[in-house]
Amino acid sequence: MASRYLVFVYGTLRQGKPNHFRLLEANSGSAQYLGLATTCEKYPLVIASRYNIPYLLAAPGYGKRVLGEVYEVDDKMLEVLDQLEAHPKYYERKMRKVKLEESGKEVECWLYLLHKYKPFMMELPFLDDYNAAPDDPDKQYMPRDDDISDPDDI
Ligand code: PCA
Repeated sequence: MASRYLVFVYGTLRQGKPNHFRLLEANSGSAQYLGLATTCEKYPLVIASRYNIPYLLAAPGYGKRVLGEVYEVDDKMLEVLDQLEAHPKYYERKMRKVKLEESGKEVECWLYLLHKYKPFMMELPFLDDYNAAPDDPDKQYMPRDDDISDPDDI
């Protein structure tokens, strides 16, 4: 039987955001939307780098409980996402507890954390909802074709 995985997305993979289409592409495997959820622990969610990328910093206890979307995905989709996020060279995929809004149920999900963050990132504004981030034209995400795995790009 094919394995299924729960993934919590908080950034550009969310509905209405530039990488969401990747969850919808049939040849990338499958993803089923399960609903909105909030991280059980607080995390700093910041926008940084010259590409204005959203990062969930691996600094639990700082920032806010962050809102995102939970998807059930298959092996193929998980591989596509790992490649997109350059796990484990750039983001690292970790299992963390989130609370589903609708049912109030707490579930363990995979999510992409940034461990190699720079100290200045802890001084940036901490968001709790990437979709509600201020629409600052200087802070628009810039999709890029090149490999995002260079940690110096952070
Ligand atoms: N994409 C992943 C991690 C950060 C990003 O932009 C996500 O949406 O969860």
